[in-house]
Amino acid sequence: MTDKKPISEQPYPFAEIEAKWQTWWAERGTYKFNWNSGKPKHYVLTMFSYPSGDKLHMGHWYCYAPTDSYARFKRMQGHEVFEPMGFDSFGLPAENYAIKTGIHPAISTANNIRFMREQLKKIGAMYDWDYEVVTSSPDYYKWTQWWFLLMYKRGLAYQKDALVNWCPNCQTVLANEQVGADNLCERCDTMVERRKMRQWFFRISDYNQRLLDGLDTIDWPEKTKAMQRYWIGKSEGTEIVFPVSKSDLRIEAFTTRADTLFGVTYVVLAPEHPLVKGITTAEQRGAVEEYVKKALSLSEVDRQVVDRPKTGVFTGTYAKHPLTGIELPIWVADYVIGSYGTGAVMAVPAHDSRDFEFAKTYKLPVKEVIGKTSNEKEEDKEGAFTNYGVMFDSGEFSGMTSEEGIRAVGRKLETLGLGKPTVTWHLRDWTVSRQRYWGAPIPMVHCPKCGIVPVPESELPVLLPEDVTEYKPKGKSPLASVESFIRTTCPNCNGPAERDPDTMDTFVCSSWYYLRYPDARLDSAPFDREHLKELFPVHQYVGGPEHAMGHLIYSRFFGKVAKDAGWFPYEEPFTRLIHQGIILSGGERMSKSKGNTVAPEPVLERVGSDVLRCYLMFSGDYTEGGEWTEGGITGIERFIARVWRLGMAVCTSTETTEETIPRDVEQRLHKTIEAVGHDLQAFSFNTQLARLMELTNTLYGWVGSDLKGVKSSPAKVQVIEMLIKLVAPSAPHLAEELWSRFGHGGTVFDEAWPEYDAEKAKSDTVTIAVQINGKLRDTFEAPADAANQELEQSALGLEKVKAQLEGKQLAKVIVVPGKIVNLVVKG
Ligand code: ANZ
Ligand code: ZN
Repeated sequence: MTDKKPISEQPYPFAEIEAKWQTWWAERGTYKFNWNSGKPKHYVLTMFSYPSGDKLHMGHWYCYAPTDSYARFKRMQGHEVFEPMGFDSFGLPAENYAIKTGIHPAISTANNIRFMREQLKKIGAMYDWDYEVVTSSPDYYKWTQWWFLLMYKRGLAYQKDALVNWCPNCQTVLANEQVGADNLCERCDTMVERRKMRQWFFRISDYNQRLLDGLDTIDWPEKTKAMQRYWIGKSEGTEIVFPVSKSDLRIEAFTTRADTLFGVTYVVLAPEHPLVKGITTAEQRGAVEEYVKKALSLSEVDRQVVDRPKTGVFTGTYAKHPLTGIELPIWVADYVIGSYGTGAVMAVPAHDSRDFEFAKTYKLPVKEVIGKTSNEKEEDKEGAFTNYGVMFDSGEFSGMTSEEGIRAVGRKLETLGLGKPTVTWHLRDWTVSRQRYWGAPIPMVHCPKCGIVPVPESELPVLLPEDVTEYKPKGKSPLASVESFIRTTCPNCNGPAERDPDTMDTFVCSSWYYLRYPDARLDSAPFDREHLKELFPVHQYVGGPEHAMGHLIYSRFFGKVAKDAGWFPYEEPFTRLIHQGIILSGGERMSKSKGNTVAPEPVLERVGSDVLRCYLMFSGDYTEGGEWTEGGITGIERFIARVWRLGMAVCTSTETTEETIPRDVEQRLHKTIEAVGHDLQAFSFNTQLARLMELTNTLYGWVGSDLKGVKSSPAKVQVIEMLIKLVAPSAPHLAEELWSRFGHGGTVFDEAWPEYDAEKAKSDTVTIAVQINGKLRDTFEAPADAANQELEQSALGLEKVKAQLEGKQLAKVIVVPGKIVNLVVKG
């Protein structure tokens, strides 16, 4: 460090300071979590990252660094903060990389993790690496497999033949949540197909009511909660039976509008409906088969696109209306989804838009039965009248409102044995098996004698074989052709049997990592009940909004299962959730495939970790994010250097005096303490930095803007030490260095967060005179720094002034700040 230049011109030596404190923290174990400190525990969780070739980019930094500032703030507030970090390290990218390069996923993953861990350390966050979790390591996936067995034991894991999403490029099954709205594979943007396959599912649908109810109890972004409500999709309605003519088969249709029953003009089956084959007449068979084949190649998402032209085919068969006995043609159409409701629909073209469009295309009758008032048909109207209204032409139900009718029709059908009230959900069971190599093997054995047999818990982990040379997916899991893995004995009968060749969706691994962190090294169990009780629910979770429908639903499901199994005492794992905004590059989300990632290293080398952290925090509203530019970074460099020089000027000064804290400094200081604390709690990082900059300016005014000939004083030391504490969450290295320069031996993060004094924060008040046309009419007290607008409002609110203004016109208001409000009136 050069002491030659005057302090006001000295650069801030970030490189040596940051390296020094990172080493000091690590050696001293400053951030080791202490279960027994007696302080209230506070769990700060950020979504862990995938150790890809991308390495850590600005987007990661944006998620991690400001969140660590929040964690540091909580620590200074007296909490025992738990801030762990780990890696979500199973998954396709490592495997695809292996296919391209021949490098084993275990090796490339380990390399990426080693690299990223070092990158993460450069943030200078409070991560306690003793709790690191790596999902692809056997001591973690052993417990992922334990989870699978737990699900199986509880009847929540089952295998079935189902039409599943198949990515022809990734050559694997995908969960509904992994298919984009455009029906493209989330990973590789290939058009997803539908295939009938035998797959493992988790029965998440058993939990849909609890998943829905829990949303009302957590402090999450409203938008995310709304998305989950929509995805869970509770729909209350009636299941109505339509007997098939000349047969004893029955079609059950799910409807939310039983009040429209008299307007049904045809019935529709989904192409995958099990009755399609049986009821189709010989004449129609060819046409129906061809239609079904084409329809099933499309995904559900595609089929539900609203403005798609409706297509379908007549089966040649009719069904009876349950109340009138009228014959209704049965059609097959792909706008009806096989897995929703009952996979069959009673079509009411007059009151349902999809049915209306379909009826128009195929010239099917439209019969109106609901009007705005009874018997009010709307002549020549375009499209369907889909609102609730009053029933007509509906037999004994005519004249009822829709609400009344839905219940009355339901009751009537129930007495006839032709219907019942029912609830339908949009959320489907989760397909968890994958036909890929780099994942946790499914701990199940298929025995020709005993059927499906779970691997005993004592034999976990079922190790992923390392000696695999062919990762290329061929529609089957690569493990299927590893003889040494597949061949096993049945745990039940000891006879020859085969292991399940599939691996688990990596979202299974990430559904419970936050439960493992507190007991990351525990060997005898997945977690320690007591630890979970003490540390949960997670006080603050931070991660991207793109996980709203996948990870954040799956994790809530896992939490509830853990609760039911007696491991976890809470209904919801994450109390408070914040989504950081997205840092864009060239207008797009950063990703290696787009080649637009911005690496933190060059910026770090130029300006250091604290400046980068503050710069990211200052760039705007944390939940909004924005385009990465380096435009404003010099402003932050200047701020950090100003705090540094100010501190150095005072602590190196050889002259001291006695003085008291000037009133303006005292007031600014206490206002800042209040605002910074409030803003850090609210993740409003940019505004708290703005307050800190203002405070720094005020302090320069006191200490001397050129920092020449600075005389120290106990008062100055006291105030600057407050500034150091306030800056500490945002610029931890700088704060630590200054703290030690002021002669302290320990870490500033063991210091208590400054208390603010509301009396001292209050602005001084002054007496304001109110004049009307130059004559004094009243006075009032106002803060010395009140804005003109405020003064004007207060003056106009005074009773005496109001009385004077009665019936007159206010022409002009002249405010002399801190002194007078002059009202000019006419008439
Ligand atoms: C008759 C009817 C008349 C309907 C009317 C609506 C309006 P939500 O609210 O989303 O649950 N439906 C039922 N099962 C379906 C399936 N498998 N595929 C496509 N559509 C299906 O929607 C329930 C409504 O969606 C049901 O009520 C049914 O159409 C349709 F004036 O039945 B409705
Ligand atoms: Zn057996």
